[in-house]
Amino acid sequence: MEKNAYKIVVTGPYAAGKSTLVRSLCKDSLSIDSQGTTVVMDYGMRRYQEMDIALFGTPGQQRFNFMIEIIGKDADGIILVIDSAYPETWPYAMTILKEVIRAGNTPCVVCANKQDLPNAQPSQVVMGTLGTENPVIETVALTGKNVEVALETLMKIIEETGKKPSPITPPKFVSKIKKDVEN
Ligand SMILES: Nc1nc2c(ncn2[C@@H]2O[C@H](COP(=O)(O)OP(=O)(O)OP(=O)(O)O)[C@@H](O)[C@H]2O)c(=O)[nH]1
Ligand SMILES: [Mg+2]
Repeated sequence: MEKNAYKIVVTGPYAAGKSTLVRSLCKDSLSIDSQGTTVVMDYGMRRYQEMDIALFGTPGQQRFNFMIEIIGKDADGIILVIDSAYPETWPYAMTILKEVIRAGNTPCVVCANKQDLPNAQPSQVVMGTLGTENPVIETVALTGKNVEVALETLMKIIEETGKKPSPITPPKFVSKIKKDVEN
């Protein structure tokens, strides 16, 4: 079923909380994981105000960069998720954004995730270290804290560009899994 929707890509390094964030933003999302790590993608469709949004979560492991590149194509907006307590992974987050997805001027927000961890760094530190001008939102994907704020911030930037939603067909695995669940 094709639908006009904004394509939002949720990406970032391994284990930053991408799949958890997609689940938090979209209750009936689906993931293709193996042993707790995403090997294909997360997918969910939801409403935001009067609009439809298709959320695509990428894998995080470097060996799946080809998948990140495919999923990242034609994104209307990007949510870059990082683990705020694990600064060693932050430079690679920017590599994903700039060199794997080649985000250019695509609207983007950063989720400084896992703010519940005792050594989590605040948004100002994340912003300074990443050297990004994109908004940085402190989130806890596990509890849903601020995840709607992150989406709202991104949608405002997308709306400012005046871009209209494009036809999106859910990936084939979605109808297959739904059929398997029904049987
Ligand atoms: N404490 C804490 N843990 C989190 C948070 N978000 C995710 N996690 C945990 O971090 C681990 C990885 O979460 P995922 O959502 O699978 O991360 P991912 O980025 O999709 O991982 P890959 O697909 O393997 O790259 C899981 O154990 C989650 O429960 C958070 O906000 N706080
Ligand atoms: Mg994942």
